[in-house]
Amino acid sequence: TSDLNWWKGGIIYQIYPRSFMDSNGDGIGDLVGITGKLEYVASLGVDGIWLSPIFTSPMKDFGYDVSDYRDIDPMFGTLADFKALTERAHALGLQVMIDQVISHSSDVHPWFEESRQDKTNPKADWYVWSDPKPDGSPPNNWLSIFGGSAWKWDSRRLQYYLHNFLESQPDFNFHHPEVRQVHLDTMRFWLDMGVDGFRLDTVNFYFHSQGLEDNPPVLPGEPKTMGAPHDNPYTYQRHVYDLSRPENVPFLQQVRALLEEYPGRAMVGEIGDDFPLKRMAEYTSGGDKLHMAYTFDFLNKPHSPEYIRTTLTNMNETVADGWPCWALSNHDVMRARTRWGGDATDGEQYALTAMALILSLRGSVCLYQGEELGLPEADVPFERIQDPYGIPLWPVFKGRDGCRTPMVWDESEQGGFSTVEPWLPVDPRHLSLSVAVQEANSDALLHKVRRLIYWRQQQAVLRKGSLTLLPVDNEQLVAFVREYEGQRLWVVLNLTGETQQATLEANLQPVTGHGFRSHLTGLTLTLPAYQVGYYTQ
Ligand code: TEU
Ligand code: CA
Repeated sequence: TSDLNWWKGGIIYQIYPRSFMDSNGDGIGDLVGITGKLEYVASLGVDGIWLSPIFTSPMKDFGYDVSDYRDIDPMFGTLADFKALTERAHALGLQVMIDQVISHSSDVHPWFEESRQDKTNPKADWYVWSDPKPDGSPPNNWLSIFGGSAWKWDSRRLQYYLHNFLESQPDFNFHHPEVRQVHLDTMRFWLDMGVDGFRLDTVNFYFHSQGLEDNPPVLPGEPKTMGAPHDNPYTYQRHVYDLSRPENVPFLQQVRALLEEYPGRAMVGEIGDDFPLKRMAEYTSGGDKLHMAYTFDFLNKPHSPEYIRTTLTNMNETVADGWPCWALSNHDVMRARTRWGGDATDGEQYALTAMALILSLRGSVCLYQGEELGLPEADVPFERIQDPYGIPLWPVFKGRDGCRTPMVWDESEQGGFSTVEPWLPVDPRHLSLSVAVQEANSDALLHKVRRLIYWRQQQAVLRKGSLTLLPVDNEQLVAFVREYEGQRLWVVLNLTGETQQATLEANLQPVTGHGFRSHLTGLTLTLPAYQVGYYTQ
């Protein structure tokens, strides 16, 4: 599109390549498969796609462990396939964002293999190495998100290396100027290849404190960091020295300067889920750092009306000139319909209303593949679990496979995803929710999602406007007004399973076209369960 600010209020559809479409019958999704389904993605009315990692990788963390930043993993295809994908996307009016996983690499990346040889090689300081304490134990108390110490002993170099995630994901030392430069060079490589932007993985983990100080414990009464979907030791530490260091800001400014050389490109950073609003302001304000910060606000916490109101109030107070990117789910968390709509009598309608919430807020939106179908979390038996995060913690935490099972295109045995048994099983309950089934049923959620998105895309006030929370005489409702260039749109959401009423402060006119139902009699507004009202003056 010609709008250079497409990202601002844009809708980005996240594709998890392993599980989108398998074109060559090996049970794993690939680039040719994705290209063949882009017309479907475009039909949703979204602005672009975000591809989870497609680069060369031993796949210990399914691509979030890169061993060559400039090539496509053969499992997914070739650089030529990627070019074809990008061209097809552009022809369909879709922007293409790729995942940059530069906080850490794979331990089989040649840079790490060189770095671990000895303490004097040219890449010796490209990763974070440290001597043990006198008793041989790790240099400090830092913990890995995926469990245990963040330090791994290397018996060749006789030092520990830092890994915030898996042992096979050594962290880069961003204090080294060559490390920063090599990542900027990688990004330029992909910009020259024609990508429209980046999703930056784990931005807040780039730098660590060089003093390697112990993190302080969380004190009684102090809010715990989220850090993990289950209660684990990570949440009992305040991560003040291992992540979110002040040096991140100037580096993000450098990345932004690079993107500014290529008009219309944008980046969204995954800024973490521990006290994210302050960081969001830090990383997105001023128009010279991240374009968007991916927020965890509606990934991890319940969608109660109070919680939503508090989130929006804090967002307005803290992130005045920054820009969030909202999401209900992704490849790391339980599917939204199950997580939040599980006990809803009408889970599909709940899924639609939750989507309407994030599509009505100030910010951009990431939708995750299958969300438009209302897929529930898949049931993956222990024997089939693949996630290295889930296997050791089963069954307390079942890992991230339940949201990563294949996309369902039709009702055939493998859901039209593959001709063979896929890497993760297709959930049989998903088959009746497949794209083909829903396309053929005009009442299906897919059509409602499309109508909502098409309508939302025409409302400049929803894409770009400010947001002011409104008091409402029914605490079960969330109400706010969006405003852009003199135009105002009132939004009232009922995310509960019961009909709710409220009294409006002024005479408003209903806006139609989005597909929701509400009744206005004078100043009295009646919103049935899981419905949204949009009004103008
Ligand atoms: O996720 C980062 C990550 O794991 C945390 O943000 C975490 O989800 C959160 O603190 C709650 O647990 C990214 C990728 O999305 C994920 O798939 C990778 O495994 C991870 O980075 C490592 O690259
Ligand atoms: Ca394949």
